[in-house]
Amino acid sequence: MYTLYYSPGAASLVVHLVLIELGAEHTLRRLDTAAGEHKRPEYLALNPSGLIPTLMVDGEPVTEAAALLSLLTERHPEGGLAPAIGTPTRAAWWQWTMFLANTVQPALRHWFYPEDVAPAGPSEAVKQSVARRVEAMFEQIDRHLRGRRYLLGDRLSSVDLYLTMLMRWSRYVPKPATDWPELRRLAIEITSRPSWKAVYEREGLSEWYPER
Ligand SMILES: N[C@@H](CCC(=O)N[C@@H](CS)C(=O)NCC(=O)O)C(=O)O
Repeated sequence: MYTLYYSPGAASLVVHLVLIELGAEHTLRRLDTAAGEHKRPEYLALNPSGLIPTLMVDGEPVTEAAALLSLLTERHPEGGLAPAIGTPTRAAWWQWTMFLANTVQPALRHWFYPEDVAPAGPSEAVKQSVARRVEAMFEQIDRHLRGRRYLLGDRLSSVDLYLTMLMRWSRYVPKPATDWPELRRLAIEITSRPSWKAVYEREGLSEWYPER
């Protein structure tokens, strides 16, 4: 049994999506970030970083979205959202998991929280530099997707869901992910899945259904 601490559209979205895709029983605890609920002692006791998401797994808190995706795919192998250990595509799945977590997600976070890198205030130069870095990453991923349906080739996995959440966030950057043809194609496919519609309904989201 799982309990997901989430905020609509935040990094919790992909964990929520994967829970639905896997058919894993779970409950939801919405955090009111405007009221600072994620910085209160009760929540910090679960997630000392004061960040979202946190997933309670058998009564224990586990944090970091990418770690949660890995854990859930491992605990629910029948869901087929990650290649089994020792299989040829496992290395590529790890590589994409880490690339999205270590490179793409932090860059996008810098867009939303420029004070992380520019405490004196978000200068235009910082924002431009973040935007160029994000664009270079999307260019790289789009090139990889040419001739492949998904990041791992012909099989859907957690990294496609993770990438789609990050693409959704990019709707605010000057050149969003959907400006690239392969990324747009993948975004359309993933957002057409029943799990995406379910997560939107449950989190009360409506914006960002890439156009066909
Ligand atoms: N590395 C963390 C980052 C999570 C993160 O940045 N979450 C954002 C929401 S998308 C957050 O909690 N922001 C509130 C804050 O920074 O105070 C993860 O992947 O779980």
